[in-house]
Amino acid sequence: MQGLSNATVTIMDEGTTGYRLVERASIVIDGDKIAWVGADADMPAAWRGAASLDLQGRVVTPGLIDCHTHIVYGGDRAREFEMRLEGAAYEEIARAGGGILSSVRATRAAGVDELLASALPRVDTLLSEGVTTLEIKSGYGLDVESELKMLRVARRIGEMRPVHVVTTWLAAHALPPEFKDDRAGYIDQVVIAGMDKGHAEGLIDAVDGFCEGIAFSVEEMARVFDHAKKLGLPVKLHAEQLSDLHGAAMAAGHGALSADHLEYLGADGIAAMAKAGTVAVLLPGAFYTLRETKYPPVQALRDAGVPLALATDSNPGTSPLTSILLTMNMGATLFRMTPAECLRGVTCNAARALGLADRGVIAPGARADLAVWDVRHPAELSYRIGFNPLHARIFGGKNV
Ligand code: DI6
Ligand code: FE
Repeated sequence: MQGLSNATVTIMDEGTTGYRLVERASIVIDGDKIAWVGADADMPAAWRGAASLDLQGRVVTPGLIDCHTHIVYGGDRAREFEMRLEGAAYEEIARAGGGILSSVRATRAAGVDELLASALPRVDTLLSEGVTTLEIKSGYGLDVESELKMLRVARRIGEMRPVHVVTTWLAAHALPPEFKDDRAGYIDQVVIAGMDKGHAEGLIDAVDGFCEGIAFSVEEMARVFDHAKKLGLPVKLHAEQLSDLHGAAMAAGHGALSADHLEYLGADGIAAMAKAGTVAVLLPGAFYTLRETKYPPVQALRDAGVPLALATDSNPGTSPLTSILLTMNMGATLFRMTPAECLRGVTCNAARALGLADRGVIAPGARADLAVWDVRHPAELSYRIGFNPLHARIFGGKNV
């Protein structure tokens, strides 16, 4: 039994979309769980003796959760970024081997150790900003072994660092050149066959796909989801990022945990998500990098009661972003989300987008994953740009 005292604790009550602060508060931790939280003065006598760390009024939030990343990949796309800014046309970049397939080539060529060595500094940057749960997708291997290799690296990250890693099977990310005339063959031989293999090895926590004109159709993704369902794996979808294919509605119909991106989401998708309880994961880093001008329908999602989450989408092409705090700031400034919505977006609603019911709030019984901040109010976390006020990160009850 140990405790934190003299804290400003951020409470996010169920059934609300805001937060409230309890000042001069204590949190009692028993093992890896929160045993009690409340005003110092109200602490039950039984816990008064627990060793306690005086936080001197600092704000405590749940540990942050980045619920959508592609943080494991080979190489980078900095030269492609540079070429584009020097005026190169898209075809030129493609001819020079650019785009998503350049990340696929580099990922296929890299061994586990190399992928790990390149991903860890990015992961460490997120941890330094209070992240305690991190989702990592496959999707740059596009053959069974390379996709599984990516998820093995993801699992290794969870063993090497004090962070909980959730893995997602995203073989349906792009069609590799060797299957360019055989879409159904790719779905059968790689997406589905690899899902079976990865599931048998315990490498897959959820199944995702990129549903877009340049990637996979609603019908193709429905087939992938039907298979995931047979294996008992939860599903989620990259939907309505560049156009409205009505993928979010299909995903919601399959009970998806989340639909992600959503700039082009229409009323049908919003209604279906509200009905199914599917979380809207907004990815302002990709919006920013692509200089998108179409905004996700935040007000309509709010009105419909769809929970909003925010994530980095950390990836080498459209969101080379490894700051969850900047993501919160972008959620506020670009998408007009309130600071409370931004914080819920990287805590309780992000937990829900991952199907994790045991975290994302500071409440008795929840995992003791906490972030302690050198701020007086949690709105500062969304307000500042490029400033990291993390004071301490507590993972499973341990100060790490
Ligand atoms: N949506 C995106 O923006 C990225 N993947 C996805 O499903 C693009 C990935 C890349 O360009 O590497
Ligand atoms: Fe993504």
